Amino acid sequence: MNQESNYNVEDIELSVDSLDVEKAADIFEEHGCLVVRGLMKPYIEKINQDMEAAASESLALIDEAEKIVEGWRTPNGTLFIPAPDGYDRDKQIMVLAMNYQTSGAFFQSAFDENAIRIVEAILGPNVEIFGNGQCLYKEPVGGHPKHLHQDSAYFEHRYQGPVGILNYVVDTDLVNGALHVVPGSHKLGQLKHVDTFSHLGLEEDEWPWERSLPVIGKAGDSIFFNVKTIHGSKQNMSDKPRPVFINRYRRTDDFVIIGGTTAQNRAEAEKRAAAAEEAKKANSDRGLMVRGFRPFSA
Ligand SMILES: O=C(O)CCC(=O)C(=O)O
Repeated sequence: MNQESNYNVEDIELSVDSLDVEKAADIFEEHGCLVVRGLMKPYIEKINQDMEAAASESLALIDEAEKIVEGWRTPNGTLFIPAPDGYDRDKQIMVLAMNYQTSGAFFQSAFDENAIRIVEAILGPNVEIFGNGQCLYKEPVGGHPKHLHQDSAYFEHRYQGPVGILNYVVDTDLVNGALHVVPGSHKLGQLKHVDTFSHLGLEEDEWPWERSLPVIGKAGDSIFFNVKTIHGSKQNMSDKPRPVFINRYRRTDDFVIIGGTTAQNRAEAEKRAAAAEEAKKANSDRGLMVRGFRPFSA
C-alpha cells in the first residue's frame, strides 16, 4: 500500500498567541494530533543548554557504557544505539539522560499553564504526569531515524492512554529530522510492530513515510499526539544536533496494560497482560498531579 497523506499542517495547527483551548481539543480528538506554535518558547533556551550539557556528559562516559537489550547505557542513563557509517565511534546518542530530576527548566515546562489547559480539555479534570520526561537527541550528519510507530506499542493503556507533547528545541525541518504524523491513525487501534534499527516500528512496506505528514517548525513549537497516533522522524542530515523533549500526561485512573521495547518482550507482556491487569492497576506508579484531585481508592 502506498498512499499519500491527504492532510496539510494547517488542518491541525494553532498558535499559542490566540489559543482557543476547545478548538485545540476538537482538533486533537478528530486527528489524534495537534500543533501549537510557540507553546514552549519560554523554556527553550535553558532546556537546550541542559540537553547539550547532558550530551557532553554522556559522550564523556561512553567508554563505561553497558550493553542492554535496546543498545548501550552510560552510567548517567543515556541510551546509545549503533552509530551510522562514517562516525569516528561505534555508538550514537538516542535517548538523553535528562528528565525532571536533572533539569529544572524541563520540570517547569511540564506544568506550563497553556499546555495543561489543553491537556485538561482533552483528558478531563483529573490529570497526572506520565513518566519522568523524555529527551531525544539526533546527532549531526546521520543521527538516527525513528521509524513510524505508535507509542502504545511501548506502553499500551487501559483507557485513553497518555497525551504526548513533543517539543522542538531548535528550528526543525526536512533536513534535520522533522516529526511526521499520520492524522486520524489513532482510530486504527493497536497495530502490530516489528523490531527496527530504532526499536519497535511499523512494517515499512505498509507504512512508508509518504503516508505521513511532516511538521516543519520553529524552536518552541509543540506537537501533541494520542498514544495510538502513528509518528516518527527521519535522520538528521544537518551539521548540528536535533534535540526534542517530550512531556506526557494521562487520566489519573489510567494504567499500562502491556509494555515492551522489542517484538519479543512485548509478545511476552501480551501473554501476561490479562492476568496482570488487576495487579498492575493496583501497583502502577502514580504521577504528580497537574490538575484536579485523586480520591483514595482501596
Ligand atoms: O525524536 C523524534 O523525533 C521522535 C521521537 C518519538 O517518536 C518517540 O519518542 O516516540
